[in-house]
Amino acid sequence: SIQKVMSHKERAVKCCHPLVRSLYSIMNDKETNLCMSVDFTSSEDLLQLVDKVGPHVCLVKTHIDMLEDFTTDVTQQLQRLAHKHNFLIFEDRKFGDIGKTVHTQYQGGMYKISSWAHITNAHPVPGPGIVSALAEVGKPLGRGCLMVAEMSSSGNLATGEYTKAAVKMAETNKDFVIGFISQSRLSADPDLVHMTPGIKIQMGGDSLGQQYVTPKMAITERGADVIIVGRGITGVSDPVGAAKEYKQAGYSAYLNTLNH
Ligand code: BMP
Repeated sequence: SIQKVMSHKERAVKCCHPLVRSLYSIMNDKETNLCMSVDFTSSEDLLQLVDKVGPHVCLVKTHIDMLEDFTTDVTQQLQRLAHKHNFLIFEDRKFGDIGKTVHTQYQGGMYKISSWAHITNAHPVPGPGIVSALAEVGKPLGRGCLMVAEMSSSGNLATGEYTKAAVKMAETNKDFVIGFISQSRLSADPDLVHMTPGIKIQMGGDSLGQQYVTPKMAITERGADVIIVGRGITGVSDPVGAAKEYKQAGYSAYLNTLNH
């Protein structure tokens, strides 16, 4: 069970990082804690779905390096849609190298992630240097980073002391680290956002190690602030209908946590 949570409305005012306040303000205004993970290989498919689902989400998560036809126009269009529908963009890059390398990867290369993604994430495995390096690029731009503290995949190694070290990295770098990718409530600090992937209304998993829990379980039992849904939305015949369903399930679970 989790401690009493602060409402989105309160967090939109009280959280220390401006990006976190923006996120909670969007969540409060649009009544959604849903992040859509849009893992497509075609830019047109991606942009079309984001335009349709945008009104129902607080966050759109990308794997930009999955696109077979990437041009900088895609990230410009994505930013336009983020503005149009009032959501933030999260590039799920999972940086995981030494400081010098991730600095260049975050700032430059073909994707220039720091120039368009409000949020990105990093594995804690290289040690705290990964945070300082990414912060050098992202902090001046007002960006935020999530630590991948736990994973949804079967047999993953992000457990125990490793997870604890990730929590410490977050709690000691709150000017840039805004929270976690996690499967449980890891920190009592309301400034740190807990985002949980591996969500599907029909539990189970896939053939490659993914494990799912329902939106309700993620929020009420595991303390998620934001639920991340990919194929539950993108892999069905009516993605907009599914997005509304996940939005509703996620938001009512959130409202329930306030009443207890
Ligand atoms: P889906 O809902 O289709 O299983 O997609 C989940 C998304 O979340 C994928 O983009 C995956 O890369 C990401 N993800 C995850 O599934 N588990 C984690 O622990 C961390 C992730 O970023």
